[in-house]
Parts: sequence; C-alpha cells; structure tokens
Amino acid sequence: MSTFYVTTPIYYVNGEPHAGHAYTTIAADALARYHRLKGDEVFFLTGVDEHAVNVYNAAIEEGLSPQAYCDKMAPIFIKLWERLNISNDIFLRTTSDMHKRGAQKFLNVLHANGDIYKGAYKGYYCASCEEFITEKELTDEKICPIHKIPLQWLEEENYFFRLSKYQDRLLAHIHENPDFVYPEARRNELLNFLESGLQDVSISRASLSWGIPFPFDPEHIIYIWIEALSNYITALDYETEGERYHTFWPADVHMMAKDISRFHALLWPAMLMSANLPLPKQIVAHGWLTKDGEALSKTRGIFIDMDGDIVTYGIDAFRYYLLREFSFGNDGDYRPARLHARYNADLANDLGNLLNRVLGLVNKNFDGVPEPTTPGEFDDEIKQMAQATAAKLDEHIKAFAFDAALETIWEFIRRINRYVQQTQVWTLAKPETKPRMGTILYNSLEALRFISVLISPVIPETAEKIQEQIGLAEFDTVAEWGRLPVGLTVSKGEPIFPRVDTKKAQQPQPKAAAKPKQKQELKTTDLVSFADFQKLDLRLARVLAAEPVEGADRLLKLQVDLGTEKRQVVAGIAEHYTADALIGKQVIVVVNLEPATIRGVESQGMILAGSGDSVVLATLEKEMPLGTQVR
Ligand code: ME8
Repeated sequence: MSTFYVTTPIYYVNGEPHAGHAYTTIAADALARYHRLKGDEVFFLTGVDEHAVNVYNAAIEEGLSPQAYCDKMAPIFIKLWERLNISNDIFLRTTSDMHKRGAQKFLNVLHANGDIYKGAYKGYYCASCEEFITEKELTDEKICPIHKIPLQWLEEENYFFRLSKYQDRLLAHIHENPDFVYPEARRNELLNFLESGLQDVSISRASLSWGIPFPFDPEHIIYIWIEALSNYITALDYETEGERYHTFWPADVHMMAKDISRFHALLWPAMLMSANLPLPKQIVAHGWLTKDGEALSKTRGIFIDMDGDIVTYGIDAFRYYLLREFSFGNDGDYRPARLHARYNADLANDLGNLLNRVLGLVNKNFDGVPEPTTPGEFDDEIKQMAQATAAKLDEHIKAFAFDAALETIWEFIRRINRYVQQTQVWTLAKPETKPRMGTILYNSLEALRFISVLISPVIPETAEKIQEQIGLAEFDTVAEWGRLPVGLTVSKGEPIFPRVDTKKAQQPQPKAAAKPKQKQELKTTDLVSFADFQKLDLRLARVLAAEPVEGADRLLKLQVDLGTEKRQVVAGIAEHYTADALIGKQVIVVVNLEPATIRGVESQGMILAGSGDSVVLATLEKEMPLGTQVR
C-alpha cells in the first residue's frame, strides 16, 4: 500500500485562526481525503506553533502565563478544524513532550554533525515573522515589509547553523527535482535567492525564556523556526524512531502559503541534509487569500467574516468556494458575492436540482432504483465521460489545481443534467418506453453516486447526503461505473443546498454575542513552592502618564513611578480604562518580569488587575509610599 504524508504549517496561537488558515487546512484536507479514497495509507498533520515571541507577548497582553494562554488558544484551533470537517490524524502542539524531546534530539544531531557553532548577532528582527530582516529588505522606517510593524534591534551571542554549507547541495536538489518546489514562480524565486548566496542563521535566543532549551546549553532556547520545522518529524515520534516515523517520513507534501516557502524549501532541507535524513518530496505554496486586495493578518487585524458565511451557506459551500474559486498558486480576493453566486449556480442548481429531479422521477415511477435493461443513445458517452472525469481529476489533483479538478467534475454534472434533458426522460412513463425510462434514471443515479465519490474530498458531508438519498447504507468510495445496486429504496430528497436568497445573504451578519468569560477553576494541582512565589517582586507604583498604543485597540502604554525609578509598562486594559482615568492611580506592578516588546512597544513590567467579564486594577486599601513591596 502506498503511503501519503501531508502537512499544513503549524499555526501561531497569537490570535484566533482566520480564513487564510482555513484555506490551507481545507486544501490539505482535500488532498488527504483524496489519497484515502485512492487507498493510500494517509497521515495528515496540522497543529500549532506555541513557543513564539508573538505568542509570549499575546499572553502578557491577556495577563496569562504563556502556557495557560496556549492551553486556552489550542482548543480554538481544534474546534474550528472539527467544525470544518478536517480529517487530520494528529494535532501537534509544540508544547507537547513528544515534540520537545524530538526537537532536542534533532538539535543534538545537527550539533554532533558539526553544523552548529557559537557567534554574535546584531540586526533588526520582526517579532511576527520571527526572522531577522536582511540589509536588502530593510527600509529607512525600519518597518517589517509584511506585517508593517516596527522592527526590534537585537544584539546577542547566539548559536548559528551552517546554512551556507548547504547552498550547492540545495541548488543541485532544486535543479534535479523540478517538482520539489511548487508552483514554478516560487521555485524561480528560491533559485534567485539561493544564487545570491546563503548566510548562516542564528538559531538560539539567550534573552528569552519561552521556548525549548538547547540540550547542550540550557541558557539558550531554540530559535522558533528551527524548532517549528522539526515538528514534521517530531510528530511522527522521531525521538523514538518508531513505526510511524519509518512509515511516513519523508513527507509527500508540505503545504503552506508563499510567505513561508523559503523556510520550508531552504532551511528545513538543509537541516535534514545535516542530519542525513531524506528530504520531503514537495513544498507546495499557495497564494494569499485577500480582503479588498490585502492579505488577511492576525497582526494587522484584517479578517473575513468566515463565521457568518458558514452560518449562511454551510461548511461544504465554504470549502467548495475556497477550492473552486481561486487558482491555487495565485492570490485570490475573498468575495461573499462570489460565494453566493457559486452556491446558487454550482451547488443548488447544477448539483442539488439534478439530485432532486432524478429522485422525484424515480419516486413517481418506480419502486426504488430501477434496472438498466434498455441501453440507448448517450449511455456509452456518459459512462466513458465518468471514467475520463476520474482520470482528469487525478491529473489536476497531482498538480494541486483544485479549481480545475472541480470544474472537471462540474462539466460531468452539467452533462448529466443535459442527458436528462436530451432524453426527455419525464415523457417516457408509458408502458412501452418505461424500461428505457428506468435505464436513464439508473444511469443518472449511478452518475450521482459516481459524482459523490469524486466530490467527497472537497465536500464530504454533501457526498454522504447524496449517497444516503439514493439509498446506499454505507458510503461507497469506488469511482467505477455500474456499482449502484438495483432496487435500493431512494429517499424523497430533501434539498441538499436550499436556496439562500440574495436579500438574506446581503444582510450584514449579526456580530456573535460576546462570550462570557468562563470562571477559572481554582488550581489545586501545579502548585508552586513558597520560594518560587517569593521570586516575584511586586511593588506599589503611581501612573504618571498613559496613552493608547497605535494599532492596538486593547493596549495602553503607561509610565509608572516606583519611587526609586520610572518605568514604561504596556497593559491590555484599554477596553476598560481611558488613559486619563488612570493618571494618578496607585497600581501594583510585577517589576522583575522579563521585558517584552508588545506591538513594537517595550514593556518593563506588568500591572495586576482582576480579570473576569470586566477588568479592574488591583491596588492597596490605603495609599502607601511608592516602591512599597506587596506580598
Ligand atoms: O507562519 N492567505 O504561522 P502563521 C492564505 N508558525 N493563507 C494564509 C493567510 C492568507 N491570507 N494567512 C495565513 C507561521 N495563511 C509559522 C509556521 S511551520 C513549521 C511554522 C496560512 O500562523 C498559510 O498557510 O503565521 C500561511 O503559510 C500560514 O497560515 C502562516 O501561519
């Protein structure tokens, strides 16, 4: 049996997943389902990337520990994937022990093979890309070209990975394996980049504590990209090199958007070369899903109302629209009006009406699926077209052309509609033509069964509904003509895509009601020692000045006076306090927290507050001198 291992990126948990993440995950899901249909043994990975600086900062903004924040966010991704019918075999969290142990083992191997050394690094860093920006990309404003946020200047002693050593082997690999990077545009971009020369990359951070420690120097944590990329093998339990690892590595397809193809097509293969492991077979990068021409972004707050569209049109229509409308390698603008049009034309009209019409005729004239006793005009053509459609579909899926794949299936659907029309089957109920009528209806039902198999990777729920309605008790996954048993009782046929009228679709979606915050349970496990508690240095301070943080609705930048010194602190309280209302207040500050840069603004501490449905600042019952220690 062939195997097929497909992955999505593991997504940062610094915000909730949006339609861009859904797009990659649905495409990978369609691939995984397609390969299962073909009989391959499939392993489909998705998951979350938790040790990032942007995740740490988001946790601080919410006043949670990074781990507690990740524990809150990971289930949001899991729930969305369940809702979207994603058939992943694993949901990898990088805070899991399996991943941590695997990542450390991998680093040990690179070290043992002589590809890690110590050096000093200086440069501008984007906390959202988690990458140093090269001289070439740096603008005068020192703004990240992708996220449009201020870059941070970083200077520290780091470990480096000898990426430059692999330049020639990478070039050779990409030249010798034309399908390694898909599509061609990305491949050319990478070749250009490679030809301009690769530099070694810094792979450790000494200034951070949120991450996986270096196995041979616990003062440093592993740079997020090195750690994150290794997830593709740690998820197979690389640490113990068990059966799953031997069955599925190397991966068949790493899927992602073009933003991160360079990490996957250069850094990751070089790391694998260093470890003497086989390389993934294909790095597949799709374009950006945009809204009014701008890429969706958690960092920049550009979203699509995916939830509203799913409520109006259903999961399958949403999945169908994403894969049918956009050409995989190119950018595509998400337009609710196009989703509406495709829903009515392709799903409700072409497919839904065909099913209804055929079931109606069967119910009116026969007792279940009729026998195909009387071949006639068009029958052979239809049968041949069914097989040809399956073959073309295979070609398109191999080329990641989901739009062409669906168009091919829809040509067949429209052909069956024409067959019903051309044969005027509804006029054949007279005794002398009834056997022919039965044959045409059998062929139409068999075509619908055949279609349901072909569409099942993209719209699995619809595929099942179709087979249920034509009377099959169990889903038949085989795309071979003539498998539909005669005599099955067909259902009356509920519309599988009820019409959504234009007015309803155009109404603005009601905003989801704010979810009441869940009461946090008191923790009686994970106790901390008194000594640990004493490590916290809490001090009384007074707010001297406060102002909003540009581009962050929830944040305020405060200047506080601790008696002996003044500090700047960023607090996620702007929805509950105006800047003016804070000035002069006494507050309690955690003063020995690692500094963090939140939305480009440095925060040198954290303010304590009660946090539930609202947020209320903590203070002492009476005023005391600034700098007083709070215990
Ligand atoms: O980059 N259009 O995580 P991330 C299409 N943790 N796809 C989009 C998109 C858009 N507008 N926005 C996001 C990371 N995506 C790292 C990955 S992997 C070892 C580590 C999808 O949360 C797309 O797949 O920023 C893109 O590559 C990915 O989300 C980036 O997710």
